[in-house]
Amino acid sequence: MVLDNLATSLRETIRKISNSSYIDRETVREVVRDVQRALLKADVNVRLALELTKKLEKRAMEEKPPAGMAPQDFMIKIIYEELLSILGEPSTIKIRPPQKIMLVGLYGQGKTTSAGKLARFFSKKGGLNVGLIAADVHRPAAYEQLEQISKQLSCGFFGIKGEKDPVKIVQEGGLRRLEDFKVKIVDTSGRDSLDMDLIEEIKRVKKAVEPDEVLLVMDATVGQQAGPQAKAMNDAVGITGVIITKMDGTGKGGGALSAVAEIRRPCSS
Ligand SMILES: Nc1nc2c(ncn2[C@@H]2O[C@H](COP(=O)(O)OP(=O)(O)OP(=O)(O)O)[C@@H](O)[C@H]2O)c(=O)[nH]1
Ligand SMILES: [Mg+2]
Repeated sequence: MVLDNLATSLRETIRKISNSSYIDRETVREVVRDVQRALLKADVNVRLALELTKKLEKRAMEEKPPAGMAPQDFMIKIIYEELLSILGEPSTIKIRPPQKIMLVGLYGQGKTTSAGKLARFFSKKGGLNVGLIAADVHRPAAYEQLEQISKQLSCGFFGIKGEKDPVKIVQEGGLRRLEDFKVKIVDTSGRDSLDMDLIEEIKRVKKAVEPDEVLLVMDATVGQQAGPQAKAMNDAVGITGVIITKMDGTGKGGGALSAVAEIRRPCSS
């Protein structure tokens, strides 16, 4: 589980189950309440938390443990399975070169930083040469920020300083000039809210890039607005995965996880 607080609360619940001498209806109800409380505390949205715990309760009441499995272990197994089915299995980014990855998300969520982290991942883990493409034409110094990252990592970089059309950057330079790079990562512009401008822009960039993956970058501290945002992005450009950033700085993160559940895509952090 990626969420520390959620994991800690659930660990206590699981300890409680392991220590109980039997599992009766009252224990099931208590466990379900504990799980629900842990989910809500981690900011998982209410509808999702209720959906999950209802399923959990139904299975725990109706299903019998397979032969040889203690009812306590069975209860823990069900909790684990239901959490995974709703929150999605954490996954690592797949290495399948040649590949093009486009990063999308609102302002300050960690797109540019994640471009660097991904580049490091592909070059260290996959031994691949990576090219970064600066298609954020709004943020001042976005070009310099990505260029700096590419220098630190000794990877490829392309951008056109001062160019206001991201499609031009991607078409005229990015993809052609970085042709030999096995992995191309496109950094795009954010906005302070999900407006039509941003949607139109990333749609156009997506059409030009034809990415294998469109990753939505979300800050773990994002609240309940995360779900609708993710849905709108997904409807617009088809999100293939979610990167949750700043997990180091928060004990919550349920907002972002609710977003992952909303569009049912794999997530990594
Ligand atoms: N602690 C922490 N800080 C992060 C992480 N990822 C990004 N940041 C910080 O968050 C801030 C914004 O990150 P960027 O990568 O510039 O975000 P962005 O989405 O590209 O932002 P815009 O280009 O403005 O839309 C920077 O100060 C980063 O250092 C993370 O995983 N942990
Ligand atoms: Mg950026």
